[in-house]
Formats: sequence, structure tokens, C-alpha cells
Amino acid sequence: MLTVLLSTILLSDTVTTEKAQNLDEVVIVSEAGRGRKRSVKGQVASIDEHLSELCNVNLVRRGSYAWEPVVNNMQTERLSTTIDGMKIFYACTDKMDPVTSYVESGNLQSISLNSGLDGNPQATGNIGGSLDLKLRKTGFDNDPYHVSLSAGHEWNGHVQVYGADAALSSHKMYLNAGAFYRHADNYKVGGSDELQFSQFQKVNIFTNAGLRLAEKDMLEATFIFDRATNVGYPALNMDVAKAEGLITSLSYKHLFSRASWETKAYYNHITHEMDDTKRPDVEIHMDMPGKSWTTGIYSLLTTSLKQHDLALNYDLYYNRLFADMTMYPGGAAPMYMVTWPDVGTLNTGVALTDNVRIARNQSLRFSAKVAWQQQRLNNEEGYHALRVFFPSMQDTYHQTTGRLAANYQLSVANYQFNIGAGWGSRAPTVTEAYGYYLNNTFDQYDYIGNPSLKNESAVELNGAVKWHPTERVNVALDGNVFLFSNYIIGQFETRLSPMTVDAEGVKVYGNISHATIANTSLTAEWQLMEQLRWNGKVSYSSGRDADGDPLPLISPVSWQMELQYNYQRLLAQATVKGNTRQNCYGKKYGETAASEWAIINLSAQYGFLRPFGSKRAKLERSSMTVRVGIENVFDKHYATYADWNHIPQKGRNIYLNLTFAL
Ligand SMILES: [Cu+2]
Repeated sequence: MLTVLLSTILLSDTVTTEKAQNLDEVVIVSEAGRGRKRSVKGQVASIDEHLSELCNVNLVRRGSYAWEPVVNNMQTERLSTTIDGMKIFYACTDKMDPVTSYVESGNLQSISLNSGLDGNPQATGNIGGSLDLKLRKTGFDNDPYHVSLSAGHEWNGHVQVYGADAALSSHKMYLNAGAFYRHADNYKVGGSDELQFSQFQKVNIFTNAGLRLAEKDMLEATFIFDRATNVGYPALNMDVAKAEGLITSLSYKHLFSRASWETKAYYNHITHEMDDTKRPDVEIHMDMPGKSWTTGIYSLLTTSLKQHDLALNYDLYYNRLFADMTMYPGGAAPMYMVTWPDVGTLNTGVALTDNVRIARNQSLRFSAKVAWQQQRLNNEEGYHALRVFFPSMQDTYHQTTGRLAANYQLSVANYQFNIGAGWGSRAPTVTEAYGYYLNNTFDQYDYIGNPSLKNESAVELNGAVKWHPTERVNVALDGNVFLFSNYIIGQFETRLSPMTVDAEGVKVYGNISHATIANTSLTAEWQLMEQLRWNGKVSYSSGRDADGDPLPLISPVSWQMELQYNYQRLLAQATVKGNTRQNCYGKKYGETAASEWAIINLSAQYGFLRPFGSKRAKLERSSMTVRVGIENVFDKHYATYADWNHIPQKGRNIYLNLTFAL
């Protein structure tokens, strides 16, 4: 909900009849504006850096790579992440590979976030929100040819980024292809100590193509291959030797005079291999590979009928998740166990969204989805191991989940009001239902899944007020609250002893009767002069379990101020941001308090014009853009509440990024 304010805050010259949607978007290639944000590092920024531009998004960091998005203070289990509407699931039992790590900035046009239960049509299980990574496609009738090159260097950690892509386009077809490479050594924390195991390397290649079969019939195909190697996780006991993703899709689109109908079939495959061979003093070496593959289809019909903008979606997917572990105790025989028992999930659902323009200053948005799923445990060994703890368990389960959300928007004079409500449920994840002795380094407990978990559900209420007293000032206050029933979280099980050396004990996932998560924020923007703009934001969140005790990983008070100077093709920016001390932390859940911190970042970008007198003189479309900046100017040693095991953030970092477009 924060999002609707922030996304409209930039465009509010007039009374708007925007869709009453909790949508937020960060653009990767095109220009920011109309409420859309962009990283100061431009396209060279990592997916994680792009994600951090979104309101309501925080990132749990286990190293330099593959940060886990958190929306409205909810992690992966309560979010939906799709790539152009395609379902994809991570393959690591330790959450080292959120699915956002299997794409690159070069693959994407933008990332959009629907806050809360008002999800995008393909989203299921999104209580906290849904992220859709929109793939970049040249499209028909674009420039006949286009080449772009980008390169970046960051001095802290010697980060190198190179990207190239080329595109052809006509009325009949389009084709584009590109490659991206990223390499980072260990980075230095504030005070200049090197953080061991914070390196990574990644290559990504992609292509997509479109063919116009008839004037209103189009075929589009996408292919992405992404491979990260030698990825260090300083917050964990293990690193990753290889994480590989293959993402493919084929879609058919038909345009009607007032409607469009798209049907897409897709397949993706992820392989994840952990590695502890480079770590010193490992008592028992382990092999822990994981595999995830998903195939699916969706069919989306969008149409405008009088004052309604309607979208109707049907989707179906089948996902398989398998992970196992082999321990090699010195001198003894290896021990083998299945940690995800090859769970096959078949899920199918129908979604409907409707944006209604009630009057010039009022709009209503409504969205609903119902989904049914079947899960089957295909691995006998894993099934029998878990059955020791749950004798009545079966090898097949069925769940029905759904969500409903409504949002009303009214503009009166200099004010805009939003109120919304929703209800939704989610099925337990494979880890929560069937995980087997998964060590969590956050609280040092081994976790066991619980096949008898009930679905978790939540009621969401949200509201916002935006005030626009003059042309130059915008102020917005917004908040949301999620009231959970059957909240799923690990619970102490003292009758079992842990498998992992040094683990504190065992937890089994369970439902607690209720829990609450609430978020609120205040934002302000002030155009001081034609070239100078200031904006500030402060947000506060709270999370409580059924006993009123704080939930873990809930953000403390966070604040940010920015001063932007824009003169012709120069854009310079100073940012100061920080968190207060984490006073409410999940002590009961093994969390320790994060200290307060504040840092300053400086950045500037300059766009050089196209040399041959092109009229497209805008900053982003010029032939070359240079971006420079210093992050953490005073080299502060700090860690945020979302830094796993309090691993420190980067110290002072200078970067230089170049983008050429021909
Ligand atoms: Cu892993």
C-alpha cells in the first residue's frame, strides 16, 4: 500500500483517476518517471539493487549475491515471484537462491510489485505481495536495429560487469540476444577488513524472438540461461559451487479490437550445488544438491468494457523439488538423507481482476483468485523417513487456496484517499510441510517439516492519504495490517535431537493460532527549485506472534532523505539513510538485535547526446551515459537487521558505469 502513494507521488500534477492498485515498479532499461523508479547505477545494477528501489521491499542478505526479497516484512514463503507470469521455484533448502537470482538486469524491462493480497493474475500464495519480473523484449515495429553495451567497475571487491545485446525489429518479426557477465572478489567492510567468502561470478545469456503470423496474431519465444559459480555465502557454513537456471517459454497472442488474449507455455529448470570444500575447519563435509523444475501454462484475456478494465486468467503448473544430502564423517561410512522428498506439485487456478472507473475522481479495483493443488511425495526413502515422525501421513495431499482484494480510491481537492481490504490463504511450502533436518543458521536449529499443517490465511486492511497542497509539495501517509490465522513458524521440539553438529536443537513447523504484521510509512517530496528536489521517507513496522512476542526479521524504524539536482543532462544525487536500533526483535526465535546505523551515498550521471543530430535528446536515449558514485562515503562498519547473522555490509565503494547505445 505504501506503493500506491509513492508511485503516484511523482506524477500528481492533476487529480488522477489512476487504477486503485497497490502497484510499484522499478524500471531497468527505460526512463524513470510516472511513479517509476530506477537504480542510480542504471542497467549495470544487480537485480538485488534494482529490487531495493521498490517501496515495501527489504532484502535478506547472506552474502554479496542472491539476496532474498522481503515484502511488507514477509519472506519468500508468503510471496509470489513470477518471471513474465511464469512460475519458478528455487532449488536450495537453505534459501541461497531466491528465483530473482536466476535472471540478470539485461533480461529485464522492469520489476513490478503488487503489495499484499492484490496479486498479479498468475500469483498464488501471495499474502505479503507478488513480484513479477518483466522480461525485456524489443517488440515489433521498434528501431530496425539496436545495439547496446554496458560496463561497470566497483572498486570495493573489484566488481566487474559487462553486458551486450543486439536487436532487430520490423513489423513482421523481432529478434534480440545478449550476454551478461559479473565477477566479484571478496569485499571490504567498513574499516577495510576483507569479508571472506563474499565473492561470486555469474554469466547469463538470453534471446527472445517474435513472429507476426497474421496482422493480429503473434508468436513469441524466450530463452534464458543463467549460471553462477563460486558464490560465497559469508553468513552461512557453505558456499555454492554452481547454481544454474534454464528458463524457456513460447507464447501466442491474439489481438481483438478491444481485447488481447495471450497463452504461454513454459518450462524452467534449476540446479543448485552447495560446496563446503573451501571452508577451513569443517568437521563433517557435506554434499547438498537441490533440483527444481517447473512446467506450466497460462492463458490471459484482458479487455476494456465501458468503465471496466478486466483481466481473466487461467493457469496450471507442475513443479518437482528434490534435495538430498550426503555427509562424510572422517573415517566412517557416508550418511545419506533426503531433505526434500521429490515433491511434485500440480497447481491450477483461475483469477479475475477488474478496474472500475466510477467517476472522474473515483475508482475501484477488485481481484480474486482460487487455486487447487495436489502434492505427491515421489521419493520413497524421504517419505518413510518423515513418516517416522508422522505415522499417519500420506504420500499425497490436496489443498485449496484463494484470495480476494478490493481497493477504493477517491480524489478530493488536494487529497487522495485509498482504502482496501483483502483475505487470502496459502498452502505450506515444501520446506514447511516435508523438509527433513534442514539446518537454519539464523537460530542454529534443525527444522523438520510437518505434513499435517493447515493452510495459513490472513486478512489485510490498508489505507493511505496523499496530500498535494501546492505544485511543489507532496506528502503521503499510508499503512497496512495483516491479521494472520494459523501462522506457520518453527516450534521447539525438545523430544528430538539435532543432526547437525553444533545445532541448538530441533524445531518442527507448526501453525500458531494468530499473528499480526503491520507496516506504516510517511513520505514527503518537495521541489525546492527547478533543478533541486528533496524527498524523505520514514517507516515503521511491527510483527507479533500469538503471545504478543516480536516475530523475527521485522524491520526497525528506517528512514531516508535524498537531495536531487537535475540540470540539463546531469543528474546528481545525495542520499542519507539509516535504521534505528532494533528494539523489538524475535528473541524467542533466536534473533539478536541489530544496532542503529546511517550512511551517505553520492551519485551522478551524465548523458552524452547522439552525435548525428538525433531528436531523441533525452538522457536515457543518448548514445552514452556515464554514472559514477560513492557508496558509504564515510566507510561505516554496519549491518542491517536483514543481514543474516549480522554479516557487515560493504565499506566505502566507488563505482563507474558506462552504457552505450547505437
Ligand atoms: Cu544452497
